[in-house]
Amino acid sequence: MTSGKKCMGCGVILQDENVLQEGYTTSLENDICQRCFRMKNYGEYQMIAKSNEEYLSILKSVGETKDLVLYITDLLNVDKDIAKVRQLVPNKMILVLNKKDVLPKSVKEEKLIQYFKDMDLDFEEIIVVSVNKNYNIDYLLKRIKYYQTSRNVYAIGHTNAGKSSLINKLIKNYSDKTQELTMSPLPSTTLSTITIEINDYLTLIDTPGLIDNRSILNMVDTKMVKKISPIKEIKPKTYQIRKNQSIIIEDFLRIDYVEGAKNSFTLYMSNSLKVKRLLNASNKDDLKNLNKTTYQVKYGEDLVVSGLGFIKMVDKCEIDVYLDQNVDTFLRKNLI
Ligand SMILES: Nc1nc2c(ncn2[C@@H]2O[C@H](COP(=O)(O)OP(=O)(O)OP(=O)(O)O)[C@@H](O)[C@H]2O)c(=O)[nH]1
Ligand SMILES: [Mg+2]
Repeated sequence: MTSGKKCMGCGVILQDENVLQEGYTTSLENDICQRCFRMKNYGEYQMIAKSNEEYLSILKSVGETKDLVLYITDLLNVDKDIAKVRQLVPNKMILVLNKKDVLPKSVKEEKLIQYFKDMDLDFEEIIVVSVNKNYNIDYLLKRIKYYQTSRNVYAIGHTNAGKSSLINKLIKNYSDKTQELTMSPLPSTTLSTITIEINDYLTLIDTPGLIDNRSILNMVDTKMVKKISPIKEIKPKTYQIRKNQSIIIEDFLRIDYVEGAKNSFTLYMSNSLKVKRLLNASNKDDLKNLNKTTYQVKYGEDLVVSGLGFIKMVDKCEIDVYLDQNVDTFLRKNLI
């Protein structure tokens, strides 16, 4: 039986008939589904494969309202397609840059904000926050009040950006509700829209995240997902690198410095990852069985590895990147 009642953790419709299907709960009297219960109480994660079609239709319907939208982005995993999402959702929009806490403290907020301003995407405002550290959340709420066009305010963005975490923080800080949305380091935690009344003037609507099918998080096991997702400030590792040297990360990424003058590579990714440098790479074949992509890097570019983080490179060069063929990599102008 289904009652039409939604899980208060992830938004899926509850049902008590099929254990193997989404939304299963032992009793329809429960407020959350079994998957959320396990995530919340035992930290047991269950990956769900979602398609983006459903999400795109949610985005479109958000776009048909005149409501204020918070576009939440993870600073370590900035979406490649911000402009596309912006096109689908022409609403008044605040860009919320989350997880400031994982970037080194020395990174200047103004610089980050300018980087996104330069994209020229007509945000009402760009605000840097850290949900985990409760940083700038008061200011964000003030600006929400300032820009909101009705009671409803939507949270959109890629999966894992911290949408549900942000809403939980707002519930905790500014309402007397006890509802807690489910949060997890795995993609596709929230499964459907969830509406939460913070007070008489503000109702927040959480949405499932846009999935990056080409994220490294989809290719590794849960243990590695935890290792890859930083919870502490990143201590960037800088390598002075020359031709015929390589950098190897865990057992899934190899970067060969093929051509160019002496250069500097700085790794912005979880401190827990094992990084190795090969000084004389040509006679070592480690990971060369993986898919190879060659990049001509211009002055001042980052190599982004979807779901993992990025490598800041200083000078122009040629590199070979060896990685699972299903994981996306791309170059962009240095973020920091
Ligand atoms: N370091 C850090 N981690 C954060 C912050 N905010 C959220 N996270 C973590 O990011 C992961 C994803 O958070 P969620 O709130 O589940 O993300 P979401 O955007 O709702 O994801 P979906 O529901 O899958 O779309 C969790 O492991 C959170 O603990 C933050 O400010 N700093
Ligand atoms: Mg969520």
